[in-house]
Amino acid sequence: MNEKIAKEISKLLSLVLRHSPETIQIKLDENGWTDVDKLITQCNKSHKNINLGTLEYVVENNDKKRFSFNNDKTKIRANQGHSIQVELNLKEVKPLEYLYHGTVAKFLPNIKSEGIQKMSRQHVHLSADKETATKVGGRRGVPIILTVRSGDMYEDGYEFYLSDNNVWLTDAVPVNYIEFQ
Ligand code: HQG
Repeated sequence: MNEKIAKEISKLLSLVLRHSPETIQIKLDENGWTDVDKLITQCNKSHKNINLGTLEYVVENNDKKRFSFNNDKTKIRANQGHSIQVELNLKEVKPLEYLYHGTVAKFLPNIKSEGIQKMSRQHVHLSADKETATKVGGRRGVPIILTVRSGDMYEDGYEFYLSDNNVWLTDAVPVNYIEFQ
């Protein structure tokens, strides 16, 4: 499949499976799943040709494994990144000693006063390595990498979750657990 088209479909799926299903008149259930047949029908009303094969390609080859099918491929959902309220039943996991958050300079004054907040999403997103965090921050400009003392947070009772596509999630990172280089 043409990578440009795969990326367009990934963007459309991110929009409708994380933020605004109403854009193509679909509904997500409480766990974020939507019906594959209905999704295909609705996508084809407003977008180019999408069929089960194209969806399978995007789910399988997506650079960040953003989406998953259920076992019999009748339903699909985003693995993380939602702004709408869904229950993903994420596994609570003991985090690595340090996790990383990529951001940009303009957010630092706020982060220094109120910590890292989830903003419009359901969780704060953290990365296991600096390289990934650099890409996340780089979406917004010159990336700045914050080191989060996640091991200490965990010891202090904060919960961490690992999404199916290996993004570390937590509710908020208080400023005293952040190392600003
Ligand atoms: C910043 C992409 C002001 C935060 C990525 C970030 C990730 C604050 C922005 C995933 C703040 C929120 C998530 C505070 C945090 N005051 N700004 N107190 N606390 N911020 O997009 O982490 O391609 O919601 O630093 O790769 O950038 O969509 O979060 O810059 O995994 O799959 O507020 O989205 O994945 O932005 O990115 P976002 P994020 P996908």
